[in-house]
Amino acid sequence: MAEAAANAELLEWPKKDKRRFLHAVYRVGDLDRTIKFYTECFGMKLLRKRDVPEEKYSNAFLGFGPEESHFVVELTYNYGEDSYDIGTGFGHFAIATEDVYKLVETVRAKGGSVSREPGPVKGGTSVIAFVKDPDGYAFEIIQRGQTPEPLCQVMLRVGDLDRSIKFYEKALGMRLLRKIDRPEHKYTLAMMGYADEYETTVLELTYNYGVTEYTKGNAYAQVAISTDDVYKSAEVVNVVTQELGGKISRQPGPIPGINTKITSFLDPDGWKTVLVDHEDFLKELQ
Ligand SMILES: N[C@@H](CCC(=O)N[C@@H](CS)C(=O)NCC(=O)O)C(=O)O
Repeated sequence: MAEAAANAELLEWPKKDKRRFLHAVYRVGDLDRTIKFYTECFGMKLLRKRDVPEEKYSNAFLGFGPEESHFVVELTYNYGEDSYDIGTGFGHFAIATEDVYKLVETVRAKGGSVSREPGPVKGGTSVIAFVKDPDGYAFEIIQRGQTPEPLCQVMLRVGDLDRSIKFYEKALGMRLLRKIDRPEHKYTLAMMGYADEYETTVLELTYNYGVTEYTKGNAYAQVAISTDDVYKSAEVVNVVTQELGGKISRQPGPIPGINTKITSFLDPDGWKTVLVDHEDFLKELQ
């Protein structure tokens, strides 16, 4: 009884915590090639770069505004690795722009690959297009008025949407912002996040009817989300994984050498999330 009450109180924590999507981490085969593509085609800014020769990798951070307030991409280049398998589970990143046609023309003019021409989404009215970056990561380009966060979605495919919605609500304190079923195209999607989907970044979870398994490849790594308390957050995740699946992959604590406190875990489909101490993260940026 006492344990149930303690758990119930603990499960309130993610909703009270100050959470925000910080960055998506993934691997690319040539850092300069991707930086050129994202800056010239998408209009992202290169925010910072770091080389870690003792671990044989480099990172570049790009986005539409400073990391203190924006969601960004953290590209990883591993020395000597020039290609990766993206797998079938990773869907896309999305960029909102006021003119999809113009952005797609820029991508084409720069020699980029356009995998779906601009036009209304099948089964809906929003104008979208799909382009591929030099490593083959898909970017959905979405027509939208001015927005504070153009880097607006990370789409991942999941095998049981209701289980995933419950997981992200309970373990991460996200809200289900929108759910759309498109039976004529045999999929349902759920937008999960912390604030208005048109103002911030959201996680778009897609369920394709009857598909419960996907491959993960080795290209996409994880999203990072801020928290005020990695220890309490990990306790919550621990409780939720016992009910819904998934597991803690890194116990909470400081990263040796950097001292930023983090914890990481896998959701029931094996998608990884890292929770990062908010204050430590801001210190890292200084
Ligand atoms: N089978 C699709 C389902 C998700 C889906 O179709 N999403 C929409 C965007 S919300 C899309 O890609 N539509 C393609 C189109 O309109 O051409 C997948 O797994 O990617």
